[in-house]
Amino acid sequence: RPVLVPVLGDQLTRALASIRGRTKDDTVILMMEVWDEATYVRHHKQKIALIFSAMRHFAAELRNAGWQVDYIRLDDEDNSGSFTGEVARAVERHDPRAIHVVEAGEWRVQQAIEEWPDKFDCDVDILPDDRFVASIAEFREWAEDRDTFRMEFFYREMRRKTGLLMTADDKPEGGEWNLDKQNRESPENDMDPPERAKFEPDEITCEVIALVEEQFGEHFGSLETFCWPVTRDEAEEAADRFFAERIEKFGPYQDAMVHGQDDLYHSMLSTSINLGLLDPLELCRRAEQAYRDGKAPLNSVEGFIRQLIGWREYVRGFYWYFMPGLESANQLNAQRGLPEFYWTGETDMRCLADCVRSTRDNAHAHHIQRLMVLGNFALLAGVNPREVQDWYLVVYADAYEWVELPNVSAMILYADGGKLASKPYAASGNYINKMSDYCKECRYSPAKKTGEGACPFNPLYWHFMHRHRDRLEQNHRIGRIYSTWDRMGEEKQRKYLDSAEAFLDVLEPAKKTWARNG
Ligand code: FAD
Ligand code: DLZ
Ligand code: SF4
Repeated sequence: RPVLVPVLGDQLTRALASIRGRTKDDTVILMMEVWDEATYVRHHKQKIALIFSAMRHFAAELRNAGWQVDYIRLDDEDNSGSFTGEVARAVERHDPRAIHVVEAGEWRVQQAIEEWPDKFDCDVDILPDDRFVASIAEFREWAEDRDTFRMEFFYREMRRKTGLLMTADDKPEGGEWNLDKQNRESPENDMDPPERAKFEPDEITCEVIALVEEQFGEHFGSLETFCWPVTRDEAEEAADRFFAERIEKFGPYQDAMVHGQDDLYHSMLSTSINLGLLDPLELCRRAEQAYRDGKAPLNSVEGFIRQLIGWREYVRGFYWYFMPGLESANQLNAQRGLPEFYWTGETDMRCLADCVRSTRDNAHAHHIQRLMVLGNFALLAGVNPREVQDWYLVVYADAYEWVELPNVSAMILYADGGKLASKPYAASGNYINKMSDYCKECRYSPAKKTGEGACPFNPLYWHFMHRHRDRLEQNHRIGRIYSTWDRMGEEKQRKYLDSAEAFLDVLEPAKKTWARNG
C-alpha cells in the first residue's frame, strides 16, 4: 500500500517536506484542480491560469523524473470539486497506508485538512511547511511576550538566524540593520529600466488559458498579456535577469512610481516564490552574494532581503497568530462599499487609474502602488475591510490569504488597531506627487488643498484624521499632526471637511459584487 501525498497548488517543489526523502515506488502524488478553490473568490483570470499551468507543468516534471502522479483536472467528469472530496476518491483508488500532507498556506484549507484524520481510515501526517525561515510555532513564541509587534525586531532575529548580511562578530553588515532611508528616491524623468523576463505561453499554458476563458470568462482581468514564469526553469531565468539587470537600482527606486512603467526595478518574483517555484532563502543568498561581489549596493540588497525574511515571514507568522479573527477585524469601523473604479479604472484620479490598469493587465501592481495609492485611498475613504480584502485577494496573481490579509487588514487599513503597524499609512497628495510622475498630467492638483481641482487625497487625509482623532491622537508617531489641524482654525478645517464630504457623496460604489459569486 502506497503513501498518498496531496500537493496543493502553491506547494510546487520537490523539496516539499512531504516529497523529499520519499521513494518513488511507494508514493502516489495527488494534485487537484478543484472548483471550490477556483471560485471561492472570483480570482483574476491570470491568477487561475498561472496556478493551473504551474501545477500541470510540475506534474509533468515529476512524472518525467519517475514519480507516480495522480492529476485531477478541473473538467474531469467525476471531479467532486473539493480537496477533501478528491482525497476521498484517491483513497478509494489507491488504498494508501498513510496520507502525508504539508500544512496549507490558508486557514480555510487547513481547517479542511485537519478533518482528514477523522474522515479517512489511514494515518494522516500533517507536516510543517518548512519553506519559511520561521515556523508558525516559532513566530508564536516570539509574539506571545509582546503587546505590539514590530517587523523590525522580528527581522533582526531572522538576520541572526540565517546569518544573512551579518559580520563575523554578529553585527549587521555596514553597521545598520535597516537602510530604508537610502531607498526613497523620487523617479528620474527618463527612467528606462531593463524589461523583466517574459515567457510566451507554451502548449500547456495555452490549453489552460482556453479553459479559463471558457469557465471563468466573466472574471476580472485580461489574459492576453499572460507572461508569468510557470516552471522552475523559467522562474530561475526571471531571477537571473533580476540579479543581472535590476537589483542594483531596486533599493533606491523601491518606492517610486511612473505612469505606464509597471515593473520598474522590482523583482516580479512574488508569484514564483509563493507557488514554490523559487526558494526565498536561496534568493536572499544570491542577493547577498551580489553585494559581496560588488555587483549591487548594500541598500538594495538589504532592502530586498528585508522584504523576504522580514516582511514576508512576519506577515505569515502574524496571519497564523491572529486567524481566524483577523478576517473580521474592523477597528476603525469602516463601512463604505468598494468604489466601482477599483474594477473599471474609470476615475479622473490618474494615480488610481494607472494602478488599476496595471492590476487588470498584469494581475500585479508593485508594493508602493498597493500600499500608498490603492491602499491609502481605501483607508482614507473608509472602505469596509472585507470588501478591500476580497478585492486584493482576487486581483493579484501572487495573492494567497496568508500574505494578502495581514497586508490589507493590518498594514493598509489599520483594521487590527495597530498590532502590525505603528501608525496608519495615511498620506495626502503630496506624498504621491513626490514619489511619482502621476500628478503632472492629472486633472487634479496636489498643491490645491480644497475645492474644485484639489487632489482628493488632500481633503480625504484631513477628514480621516479628524474622524479618528480619539484613537490616533494617542499615537506617538502621528498624534502631533493634530496641532497642525488645530492651528488651521475653524474655517479652513470646514473647507477640508466639506471638500472631502462632497467627494465621498458622489463616489460610486461597485455596481455588483465582482469578488464573490452569488
Ligand atoms: P519586490 O518589490 O521585488 O519584493 C521582493 C519580494 O519581497 C516579493 O517578491 C515578496 O515575496 C516579498 N515582499 C515584499 N513586500 C512584502 C510584503 N509586504 N508582504 C509579504 N511579502 C513581501 N505580496 C504577495 O506576495 N501576495 C499578496 O497577496 C500581497 N498583497 C499585498 C497587499 C497589500 C495591500 C500590500 C501593501 C502588499 C501586498 N503584497 C503582497 C506585498 C508586495 O506588494 C508584493 O509582494 C510585491 O509587490 C510583489 O512584487 P515583486 O515580486 O516585484 O516584489
Ligand atoms: C488559488 C487556487 C486556485 C485558483 N485553484 C487551485 C486548485 O484548483 N487546486 C489547488 O491545489 N490550489 C488552488 N489554488 C490555491 C488554493 O486556493 C490555496 O490558496 C492553497 O492551497 C493554499 O492553502
Ligand atoms: Fe493622484 Fe492627486 Fe496626483 Fe491626481 S493629483 S495623480 S489624484 S495624487
